[in-house]
Amino acid sequence: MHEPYHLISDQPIEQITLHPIAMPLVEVLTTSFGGDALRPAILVELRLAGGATGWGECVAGWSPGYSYETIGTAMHALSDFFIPTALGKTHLDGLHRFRGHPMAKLAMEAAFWSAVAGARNMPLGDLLGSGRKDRAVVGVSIGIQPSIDATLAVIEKRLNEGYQRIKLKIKPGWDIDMLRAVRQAYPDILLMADANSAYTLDDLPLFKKLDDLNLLMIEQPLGHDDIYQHGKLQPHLRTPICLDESIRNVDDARLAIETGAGRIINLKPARIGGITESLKLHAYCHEAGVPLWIGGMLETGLGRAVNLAMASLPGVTMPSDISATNRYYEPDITNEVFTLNREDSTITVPAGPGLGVTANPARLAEAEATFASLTKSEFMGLK
Ligand code: OSB
Ligand code: MG
Repeated sequence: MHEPYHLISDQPIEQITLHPIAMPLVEVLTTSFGGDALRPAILVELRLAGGATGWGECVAGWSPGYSYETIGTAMHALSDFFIPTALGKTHLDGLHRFRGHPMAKLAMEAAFWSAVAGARNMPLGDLLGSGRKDRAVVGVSIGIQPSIDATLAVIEKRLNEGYQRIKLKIKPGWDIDMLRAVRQAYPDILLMADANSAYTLDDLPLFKKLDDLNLLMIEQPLGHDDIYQHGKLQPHLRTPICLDESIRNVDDARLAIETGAGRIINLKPARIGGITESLKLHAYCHEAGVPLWIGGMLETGLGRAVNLAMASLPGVTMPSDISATNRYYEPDITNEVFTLNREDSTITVPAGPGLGVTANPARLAEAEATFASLTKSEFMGLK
């Protein structure tokens, strides 16, 4: 049977190099599960015979927080299983017999797809699909702040920069009062909240109050691996629930939508475990008319280039969590800088061959040295 979105290269995979890095964030994103000042990543550099090179970014954190994956588990999965199974092949079929480790898998697929796009002299986005836009509509994700005044100040700054959709992280005790104040100050903006699984069904009275604030959506209010209980919550609310953490693949998305557990899907290629599976999820949402957007994991420019290519696909119908470079890293690991197009709250999708962005060797070396300089206890202390 023809497997959709199956990619085969003309040249075999010749070399794969891992670059563990640590980069200081311009602004810490504090969520209901915490936040890091120094962001780790594992960059996967993949070279095809013939010389085309691609990059993938593994967004696993220092500790199991957003996901069970960590830098340590990803290094293990990549170096002991994924890389050996890929070397010398013209495809990544070998990855599919390994369960789990989606962030590590996506890093492999992103590196492979961007290398193949480069070898074919086409932008990654064109390899992903047709009917694309040149620009992706984006919003900004704002962490938990020390006060409501501080929150209003960050929102004002981001609106002035041109972001037309504001996402605020919430947690118990930092929700209704803060969101009411924001809604009062900005009655008309596209506003949403992301709970990162911090609530339970016992919080229904709170969600009823949030329901009066005309939020665009509430992201992942309940269990990180739950669909069933979200299905108990959504019928009580007019505000759409968007699922992030609990959607691991296209079947989860279908289950959530068909059972009414949510009405919007956040697609993070890293959480879905690959470009192939992400394209299946995109196709499902597109065909079923399910609102879809691309989530972010504070990627460097290399990972954000992949997310931007995904966000340019025609089934992505809502603003994505992809912000300009100056929201994340100054300087970034890439030579290129992403800026916000103020007039329409978009970022232009790279149009050059492959990823369309390049790693800066000096900054890469520095970020690798920062990672290497961390002792185990510092590393643990970061979380
Ligand atoms: O839940 O969407 C989330 C970042 C890290 C972990 C989880 C999440 C996020 C974001 C960041 O919201 C969005 C971005 O990359 O700009
Ligand atoms: Mg989220």
